[in-house]
Amino acid sequence: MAPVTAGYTHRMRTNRRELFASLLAAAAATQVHAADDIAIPGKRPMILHNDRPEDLETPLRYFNSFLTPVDSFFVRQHIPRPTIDTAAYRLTINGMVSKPAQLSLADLQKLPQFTVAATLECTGNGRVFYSPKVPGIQWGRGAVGNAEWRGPKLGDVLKLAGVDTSSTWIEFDGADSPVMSTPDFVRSMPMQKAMHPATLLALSMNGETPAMHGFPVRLIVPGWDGTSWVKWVTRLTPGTAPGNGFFMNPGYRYPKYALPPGTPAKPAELEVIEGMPVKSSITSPEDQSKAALGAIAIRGFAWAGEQAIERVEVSTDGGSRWHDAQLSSPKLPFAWRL
Ligand SMILES: Nc1nc2c(c(=O)[nH]1)N[C@H]1C(S)=C(S)[C@@H](COP(=O)(O)O)O[C@H]1N2
Ligand SMILES: [Mo]
Repeated sequence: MAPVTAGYTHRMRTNRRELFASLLAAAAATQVHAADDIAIPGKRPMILHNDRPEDLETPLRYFNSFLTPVDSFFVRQHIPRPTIDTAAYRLTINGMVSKPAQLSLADLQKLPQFTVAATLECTGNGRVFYSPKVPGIQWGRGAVGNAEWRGPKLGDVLKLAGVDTSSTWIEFDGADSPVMSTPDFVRSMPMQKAMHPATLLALSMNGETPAMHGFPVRLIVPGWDGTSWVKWVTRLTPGTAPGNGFFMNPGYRYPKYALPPGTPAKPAELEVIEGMPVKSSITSPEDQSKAALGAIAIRGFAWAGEQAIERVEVSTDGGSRWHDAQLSSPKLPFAWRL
């Protein structure tokens, strides 16, 4: 794998007028926080984008560990969260399989269990910084988190049902159902990624089973953007083509090649979002914040989809000179690096 380098500039403010402007902005930012950080049961106060369904963003000041605790992990839901009775829960496996199955939670618990540390990022993370503005939740930089996911391999579950080796796609449905104008959340993925040994049907997240994050059974697609990580999975359907529901088409597509900002792409120029690009985020000091004169530590994390972060460089002079950052978490594929 090629080494990946992530960079981020942090410009120091020098002149008085700029400093004054930044103080005003900091005061305004503080007010926004005070009004916006709302406690929902099971969560620390979070930046609230919607309350039903819950769309919660992690305030940057909570990011200080390799694993993001469940109580400060961002939440994204298109449709109000379903209530699942774990005793009655069944996972339906149909389509191109020789042994269609209805698996209980106990059936999934009996399979060999694997743990993967992986970063989950919403496609819309950072949308508030887009210029021109685009519709959708105006996430700042807190629609991302890193957790340890544990459960059987999706590939093992598919083999149990006798998956047809000529199937090339698989469709997933979550227990949430359409509400008014919002269609059902159904997603498809190429079979190759489904059979990857790190693709799991997670039964826990950091040792917990939070309903808000899709448990009892949640799909883990390491290195791919959050849209593929279907929560409350109730159906697996191998086939030979991707589904064509709203959340596959036109939803969740990117232009195949760069277009000038604000230029609408033609449908033929769009493709399904899969992997996550290399990215980094400074979590401290926060933008526009004040610090006493002297040395300050700059902290953050970088991630690169299916690849491991090799090196991170930081510039404090607008990009003229770059310094190697000290990396304080292991070099792993799928997971961010502090
Ligand atoms: N069933 C279902 N799964 C879903 C969604 C959803 O609305 N319904 N949202 C997706 C999106 S867009 C993201 S970014 C992640 C968010 O996961 P989280 O809420 O655990 O952070 O879940 C994905 N899985
Ligand atoms: Mo998302």
